[in-house]
Amino acid sequence: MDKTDVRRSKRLSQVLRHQPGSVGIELDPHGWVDLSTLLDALAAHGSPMTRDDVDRVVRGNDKQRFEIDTTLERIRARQGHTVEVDLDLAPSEPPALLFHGTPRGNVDSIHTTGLDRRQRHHIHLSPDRDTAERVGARRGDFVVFRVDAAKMYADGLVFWCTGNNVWLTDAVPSTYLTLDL
Ligand code: HQG
Repeated sequence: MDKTDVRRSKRLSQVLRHQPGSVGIELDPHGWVDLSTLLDALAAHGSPMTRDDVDRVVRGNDKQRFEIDTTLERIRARQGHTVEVDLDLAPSEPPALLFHGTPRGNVDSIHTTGLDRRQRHHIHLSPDRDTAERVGARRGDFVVFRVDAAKMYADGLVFWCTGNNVWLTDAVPSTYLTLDL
């Protein structure tokens, strides 16, 4: 994506995950909004985009953050919301090992209390180390934790997988975490 599309993608993330009210729209209970409603609202609030722009941003998105339902002409973010939405995902069995990248400064706290959701609805876990490194590196110096997802699952903890292969769970107690050095 070029720089302008990255800016459009960030704007869509902001509206579809965090602040739909900032352009005067509401998401439905599962996070969807009509594309025409969204485009009108963005235009009215100083961020005009065409339908082609949106299609390109959705298609070219490095992390496939958004999905379009072409039947009903609506769009939503696949995950990462801070506003209340029910993503309607089915619980599923995770890979035995998952990864979580985080700033190095969080290590002591995570060892003490485990991973918690912070502002988001879920903790986000990655299926491979490379992806976890990229997540951690967003904020500078980072570490990667290995998450014993097989044991968590065997112990009855619930996982969901989004359409773009991010694994979600509610909390990861520290007993399931090991620093991946
Ligand atoms: C940390 C981006 C101290 C947690 C990424 C993380 C991802 C704790 C931060 C997605 C903690 C929350 C999510 C504890 C958790 N003590 N720190 N007990 N428990 N934390 O942004 O996983 O580009 O909400 O480790 O690529 O960094 O938006 O979560 O560092 O996929 O699509 O608290 O966001 O995707 O930060 O990132 P975040 P995250 P997008």
